[in-house]
Amino acid sequence: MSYPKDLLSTRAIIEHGRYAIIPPEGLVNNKLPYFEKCTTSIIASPKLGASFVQYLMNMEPEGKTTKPFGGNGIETFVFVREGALDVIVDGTKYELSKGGYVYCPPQLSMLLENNSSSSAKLILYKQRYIPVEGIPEPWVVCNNINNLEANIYEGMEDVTLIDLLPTNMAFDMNMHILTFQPGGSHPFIETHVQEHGAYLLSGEGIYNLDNKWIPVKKGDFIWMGPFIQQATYAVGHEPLSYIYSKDCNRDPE
Ligand code: UGY
Ligand code: MN
Repeated sequence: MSYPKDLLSTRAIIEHGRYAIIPPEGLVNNKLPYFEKCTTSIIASPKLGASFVQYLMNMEPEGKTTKPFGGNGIETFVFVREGALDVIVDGTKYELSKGGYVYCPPQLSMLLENNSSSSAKLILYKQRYIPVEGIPEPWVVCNNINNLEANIYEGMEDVTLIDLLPTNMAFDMNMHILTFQPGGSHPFIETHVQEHGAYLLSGEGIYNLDNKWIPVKKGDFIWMGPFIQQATYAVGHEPLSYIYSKDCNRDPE
């Protein structure tokens, strides 16, 4: 008998407090309280060194939350990778299809329901909101990435950036989608205080993390901790695209 192929090696790299690459083939499913008919992989949490929690979730038909997610100072975000999802915030129902998302501010919470006949694949995110005296609280945002404008990124013609949330000071985080045509790259290797939780939606590339070039591809999750060097270039035949979080608009204490 030979060893299963996936037992011999893993592409996962975990550098606690610094950065991590978590490929889909190593993900383990968990059940969470108050999430019915859902399987969840927790891909970032304070145990890794992240200041936020991020999940990949599969919600079966009739799956739902039985207790509101977020609130009491915790802001939340959900993005539909596949399928459809109803999100209820403050009595309003938002009907999302693929590419749809809802940001829920820290004073409110969200209920999730899959009322469709197929499974919904979701990215879920939560973090503690940082209020600032004199700056108003953020508000509910619902949209679909297909409605948003993609702008040229840092003068690089084959790279585009989409902002999913307002750039207003009320928001202490944003979600973005960066898309690199094959051969496209960052203009330089970044070093910055902000963290990212990045999920690769398509394509493949070579990612520089902590000054090491590492192959990555669709389905990988990358956590980039504060001040970790980072940049990518896309290879292959389809665009390399990822959705990523970024903290912003706050003066560190
Ligand atoms: O917004 C960013 O900092 C982004 N350019 N970082 C990254 O793609 N690793
Ligand atoms: Mn960055």
